[in-house]
Formats: sequence, C-alpha cells, structure tokens
Amino acid sequence: GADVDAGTNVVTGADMATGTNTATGESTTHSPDFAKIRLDFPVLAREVNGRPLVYLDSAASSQMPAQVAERIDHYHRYEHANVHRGIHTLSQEATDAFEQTRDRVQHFLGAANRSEIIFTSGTTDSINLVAHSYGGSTLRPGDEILLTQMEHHANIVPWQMIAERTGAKILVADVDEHGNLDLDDLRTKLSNRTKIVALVHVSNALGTVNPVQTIIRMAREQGAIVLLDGAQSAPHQPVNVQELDCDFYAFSAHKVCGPTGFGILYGKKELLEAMPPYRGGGEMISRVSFEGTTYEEPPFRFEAGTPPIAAAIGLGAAIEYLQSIGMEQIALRERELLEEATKKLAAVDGLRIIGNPAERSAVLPFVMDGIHASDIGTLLDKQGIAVRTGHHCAQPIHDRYGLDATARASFAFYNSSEDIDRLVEGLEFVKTFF
Ligand code: C6P
Repeated sequence: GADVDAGTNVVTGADMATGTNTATGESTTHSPDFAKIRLDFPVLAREVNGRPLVYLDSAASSQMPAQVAERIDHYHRYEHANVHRGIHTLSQEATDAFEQTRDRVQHFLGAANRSEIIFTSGTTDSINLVAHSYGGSTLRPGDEILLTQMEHHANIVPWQMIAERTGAKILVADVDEHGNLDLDDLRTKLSNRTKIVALVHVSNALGTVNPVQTIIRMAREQGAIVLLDGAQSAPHQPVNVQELDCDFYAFSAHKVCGPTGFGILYGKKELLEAMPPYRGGGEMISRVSFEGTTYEEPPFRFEAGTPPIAAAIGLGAAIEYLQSIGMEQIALRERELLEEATKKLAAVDGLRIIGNPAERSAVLPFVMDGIHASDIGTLLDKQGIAVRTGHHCAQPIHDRYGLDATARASFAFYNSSEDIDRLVEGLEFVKTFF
C-alpha cells in the first residue's frame, strides 16, 4: 500500500545526480546527469509504430515525469476534498497542498507577493483574463494595443475581441527576415496612445527569444503596460518577473512538465487590485445579496468556482521537479541540444531551417524541397518520431514568410543526441518517398 505521507516530496533523477537539496529547491553547480533524468519519463521508454519513441514536440506539450504523475495520483487516492470551504481535516489538507503551489509559483517567477499569482486554465485563459478585465475596464476609443507579427493566436484573438468592444486599435510590430523583432518598427508604433503592449517572450513558431527587457523599458517610457506570453519561456529558462518588470506574465502547466487544464497569470498587485472580476461565482465574492455583491481581493477575485485542484498540486510538483534540476542547467542543456540539432539538420540536403534569430530557444521550424510539412510529419510518425506540423497557431508569422506550414522539432532537457540522430535518419527516409 502507499504511504499516505509520501506524496508531498518530489525526488528526481537529478537529485541523485547532483545532490540537489529538495528542501530549498536549489541545484548544485555541477552538471546534472541528463541520461538519468530521462529515466524519470516513462513515456520515453515506450515504442511507437514499432520503434522507440523520439519525442520532439515539447513546445506543444512537455512530457510528465513519474514524480508528478504519482503526486497527482496520490492526491486523487488519499487527499481529495474541495478547497477553501471545509472545516474538516481533508479539506484543510487539500487547501494547504493547493495553496502551496501558489508559493512555489511565486518563487519560480520571482514575484513579490503570493497574491500576484492567479490560477487559470492556461496561457490562453490568462491572456483572456487580462484582455477582458484589464483591457475591458481601461481601454477607450482611440487607445492602442501593440502586438507583434510573431504572436500565437492566443495573444491576438482576445485583443481583437476587446478592441472591437472598446474601440481601441491594434498595431503590429514587424519581424525581420531572420525572425527577429524589428525594434525600430516597434519604436515607431509605440506612442502615448499605446496602453498595452502584449508580446511573446519566446516564439513557439520560430523559437526567437525576444529582448523583452528592452521592450518593457520602451513601453514604460510611453506609459504602456506590458503582458508577456511566457508559454514558451517558463519551461526553458529562469524567469524573474520583478527583474523583467513586466506587468503580466502568463504560462501553462502542461508545457512545464505539469498537467493540462491549468496555468498561471502573474499580475502586479496594484493592477490586479484595480481590475474587475472576469467570471462570477463562488469563491470570488466577499458578500452576496440581491441588493449587491462585493468581491474578494486578488487572487481569489479571479478564481470563481471549484478549481482543478489535482492539476494545481501537479503544477507544484512539476515546479519542484524542474527546480531540483535547476532552470539554468535546463537552459544550458537545451542550448547544447539546439546547437547540435541545428548543425545536423542544416546538413540535410534540401532542408531549410526557418529563421536565424539572434537568440533562439530549442525550437527548430523547417521545410523541405518538394515535400509538404504534413507529409514530413506523417512519415516521421511512422518511424516513431513525433514533431508538429502546420501553422502552430501562429498564422500571421507564416504569412510573413509566405509559408502555409512548417515542420517543427522542439526539444526539452530530456531529449538526447540519439533523438537528433534519429530525426536526421528519419528525414533521409522521408526523402526516399519523393
Ligand atoms: N502553443 C504549440 O504547439 P495553451 O493552449 O493555453 O496552453 O497555450 C497557448 C499558447 C500561447 N502562447 C504560446 C507562445 C504558445 O506556444 C501556446 C501554445 C502550442 O506551439 C500549442 S498551439
């Protein structure tokens, strides 16, 4: 039988390799044993279509280590109760575990206050919350929202909806042929009419790491607030929202080795306190009567209804897991993988990597002469190799390059050199069909 107390501590392969102190979450300086860490991910040991799985789609969703899956399972089996409501022990335990995730996320993002961490259903939900609550209550006709050409649809469509409702206007900063943001163009589009700058920290379609600190400074000079879409940065590099000085930062649990259906919105306290609720219901109120209702303070003002408790606890375990390896170490490992993959893919005849940005995260979009991206994806899958193909929910940047689709290999710290070799081998096999 399971030890009922055992579910609260996450011990990783990284702990064994590095002597990580799980109590503090700080990793030691020598390099973790990534071959051992890979063994934490049961799915990576399975076969797909008769071949060992090569998973190169972590930008869509990262895999989950056994430690996180077991933590979620333990909650379901032994700890389940509703949160923030019951006087009984089980409910209090569930509430403690649930709220511990808020502390972990605060630490993970370097936020000043735990009340600045709002639980949402994911990056998409977080951006909608800001667009509708902050945008809906502050934007006036003629105000401007500045986006970029490399945004994910999740950071375009909510702004289009709110612009239509408020009479605000959307401006779009250009991206150059290498996949870098055109900062001169961005500067000319920033003015004292700009109220919100919403941009991606790391592009899911190109891998570009944007110089967000510079952009935040530029936006501040015009009095605009800045939302960072962190869906692709939180999983791959250390993030400190106070150092960045962003106003909002959003990410998804399922891209940081956690479960689906859960995510985070960080928001500066003074902004959140002035924002109206986005959804109404239980949990978010102070007092309800038919004469009028008053609302809770943040974060609860924005968390109506019973939350996905298991998913929240799962994110807490995922963050503990990542911190036991160390985000710096993860970034270094992924940089090695990116360099190796870039070199090896560039040597494949007839293959073109899209973009060559100044700084790139471990995302490699590519096309091949005479072969449609979807055929690349299908034929790789036949060999047990998972990549994503299509427009990756970022159609405007594909339009910018005159492409309807790319194949995208995206890496995480649990990938290996063998995965890269299998990809190259797989692509050579794909070519034999054309
Ligand atoms: N990108 C990809 O394959 P959600 O779906 O809410 O968890 O995340 C949306 C999202 C927002 N911004 C960026 C930069 C993203 O990459 C994503 C999700 C996945 O690239 C699925 S489309």
